[in-house]
Amino acid sequence: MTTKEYIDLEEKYGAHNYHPLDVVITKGERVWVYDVEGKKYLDFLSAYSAVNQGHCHPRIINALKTQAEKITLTSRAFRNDQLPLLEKEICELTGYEKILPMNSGAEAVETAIKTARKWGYKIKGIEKDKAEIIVCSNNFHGRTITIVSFSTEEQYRDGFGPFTPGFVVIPYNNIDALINAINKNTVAFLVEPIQGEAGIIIPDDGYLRKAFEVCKDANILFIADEIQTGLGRTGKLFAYEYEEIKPDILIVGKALSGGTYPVSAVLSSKEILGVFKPGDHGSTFGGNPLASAIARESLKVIIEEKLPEKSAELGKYFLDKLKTIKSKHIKEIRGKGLFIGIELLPEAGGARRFCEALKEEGLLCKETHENVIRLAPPLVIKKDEIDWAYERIKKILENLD
Ligand code: IF1
Repeated sequence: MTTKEYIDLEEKYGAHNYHPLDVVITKGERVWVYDVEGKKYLDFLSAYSAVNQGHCHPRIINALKTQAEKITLTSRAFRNDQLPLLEKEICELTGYEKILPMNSGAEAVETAIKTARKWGYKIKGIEKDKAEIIVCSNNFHGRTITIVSFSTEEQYRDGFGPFTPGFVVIPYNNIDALINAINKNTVAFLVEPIQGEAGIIIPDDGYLRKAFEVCKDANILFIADEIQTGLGRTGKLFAYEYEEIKPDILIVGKALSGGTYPVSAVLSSKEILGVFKPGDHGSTFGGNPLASAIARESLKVIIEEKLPEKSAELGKYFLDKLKTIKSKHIKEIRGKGLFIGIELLPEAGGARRFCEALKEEGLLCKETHENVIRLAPPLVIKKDEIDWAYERIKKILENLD
């Protein structure tokens, strides 16, 4: 079948909730993907950072196959022999005392919200149904009704009301706004260390640290959504490490499975995750043995292949190089590790046409928020592959009218 035939099928039978680039991928290996016509592309999106370890990492695929042949799902009605090992290994790796495993990122965010609310009622003593959680404008935490209830992106909410109450939105990167938003009913502050979908928005140095201190002083939980920034993407295992803080609740997903399977989790202390009693929360698939075996190997690959260090080193190399590009379209280039955004000027005509042109050059990128080209290759990328991408990005930015 041809590219066009696949696209026609999808147009006919699929819900049109996406506008993908017209490339039909059939195979992937490390940083490269192949379309159904046999054309090869360098993947500069990594499935929104889920594929930090590279496509079809042999160790992760091997763990998946081995476990799939033994047992895949037990449900949490019974125990399995993989989840306890994941629990121990991820807690030892991150320094958290407890984990609650889920599947998608949005489910883990929902879990963190439930945790914070219950902590507010049971431990902090907040009056029934009064809990408030502070979030930031231009946030992206997923697509469930509760999560879009506090989105500031009109399209994500339009037509989906009524919404879940209990959220207060403040500007990102603004400490005074946080201080002013806190009241006796506040239970938590939920924040992305770098706002991904908003356009790789990096807050000022010290912002997260100050926000964390404000939360400590007010006895409210600091919740970091590191679903996209975590597991090496920004040049540290977690982006919060740059600020030498330890979020009360950490949310992880995406690369926790190297992009092979949906695996997410909430990490926290005994006291905080201790608010859950049997029956309070759960999921059919969360913590299943296949997911657990995959997550264990995915974490080992990140550590043993030094992916955070590679991201830091190559990210700096790439960012410095990108900054030498002279193009009338560029407003700003910013990034941390291999998490880089090229913001174009409003008159550049949107980032989409640049992504389309880069696709023709063999580089797959995705625009975010109209004017930003997001660059986030798998962290296993090599220097000469960065150079290969650089040449193409430079050509398109300099030559496109
Ligand atoms: C889509 C964006 C990225 C996330 C953070 C939670 C979730 C995500 C910080 C939810 C998910 C994805 C979802 C995907 C596009 C993508 C995205 F552009 F929409 F914002 F990565 F930048 N917290 N982000 O980034 O995790 O439930 O999807 O597993 O198409 O919606 P999920």
